[in-house]
Amino acid sequence: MLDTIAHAFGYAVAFELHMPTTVWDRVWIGADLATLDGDIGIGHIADGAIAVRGEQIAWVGTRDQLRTFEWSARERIDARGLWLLPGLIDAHTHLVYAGDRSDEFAMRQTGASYEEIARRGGGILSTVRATRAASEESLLQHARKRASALRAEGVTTLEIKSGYGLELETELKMLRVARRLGADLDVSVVTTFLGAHTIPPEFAGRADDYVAALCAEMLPEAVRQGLVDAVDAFCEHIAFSPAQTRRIFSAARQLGLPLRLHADQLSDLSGAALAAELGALSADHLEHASTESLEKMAAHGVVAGLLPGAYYYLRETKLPPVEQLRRLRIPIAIATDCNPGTSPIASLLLVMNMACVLFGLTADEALRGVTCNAARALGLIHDRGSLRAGKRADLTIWSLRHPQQLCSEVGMHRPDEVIAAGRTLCRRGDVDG
Ligand code: DI6
Ligand code: FE
Repeated sequence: MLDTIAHAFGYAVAFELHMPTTVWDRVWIGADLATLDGDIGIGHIADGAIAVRGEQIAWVGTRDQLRTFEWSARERIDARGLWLLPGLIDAHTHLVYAGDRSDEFAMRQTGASYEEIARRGGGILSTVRATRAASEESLLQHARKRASALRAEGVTTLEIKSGYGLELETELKMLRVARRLGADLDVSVVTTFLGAHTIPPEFAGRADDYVAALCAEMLPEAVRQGLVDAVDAFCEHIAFSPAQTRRIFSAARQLGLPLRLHADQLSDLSGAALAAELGALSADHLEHASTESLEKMAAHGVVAGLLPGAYYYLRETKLPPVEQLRRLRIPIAIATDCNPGTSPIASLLLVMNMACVLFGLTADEALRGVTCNAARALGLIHDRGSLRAGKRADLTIWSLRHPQQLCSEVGMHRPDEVIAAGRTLCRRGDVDG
């Protein structure tokens, strides 16, 4: 009986069979895609198409590969002349803080070094005083401006560290602000506990006691409150020794947390080697890292986080070992390091330009540094950092001739649209914040 009907209504059945099996929310057709999905380059697909369903990328390919009978879309966008890239990722920031350090900027202009200022109780400690005194609401308000500026440039995932509290209540306050920023701005925020940023005044001369308190009380409580996604430390002669860093990291590992490290920024303490040995996701700065440390990073798959803003502000002359990173095939991430002292920069695009001009990265390397390799630095490459079906639909849409312009030109580009988890967050011309 069914057969007869099928025969009689052959056309209808055929039509049924060719009904779209998939319904997408949005599909962009005819765009240039920079998928950032391969091992090298930007993964250009010319005359491409990309579809989003719900919070995920549903399909990526060329326009020719789109088989129109297999899908339909609620919104179909003619994207000819546009470039689509993944949402950008800023994998290293300290953007929750109070006050500013323009006075120290002036001191450095007349010859004082960052270390001298820090030793005189300025530097990180001056921001600690301001941050302890600030209300949660005012911290949120100021941090929101910085995070909005990044988002307007296409940043959809943002790492934010604590570290200007150096006692439990203020560290928790900073981490809560970081979480609230994510919710308010609809960007993904990865929080990092950086209680080991410097030794607080209460523990002056007793760094080991502070490390003990941090491991036994501060970190476990912040974790218990669900505020910590990872742990970082400043391993440096003006901050924590490798032995102290090791203690902090083993406490973090016992709590099941991923690690990252400020390593070998001002001097070579073999911080990068330590990061590798303890299985950190990334070792950041690295200006003074030795070849031996870099080889350990390569062996353990640690990402190199380069921070050109700090290099620039400190007028550092020792370049990070870019050639060796390339030779050892260590993935390079680039981040703003947005902080009030050594990198008061809320522009990832500017930092991409600096990475090219100051460190000699190619535009492709810089683009990878804020997408796929930044995702690796955060342990999120399975979920984001490239345009691939199944990943989170974090996209940026740009009116460009080529994405290398994002590195070669400063202040000239903003994305036309920023999309996170399939939803439009902002369009060019929106009032920020
Ligand atoms: N390295 C840096 O560049 C920042 N923190 C760190 O560990 C500086 C933070 C500051 O000066 O406030
Ligand atoms: Fe930093």
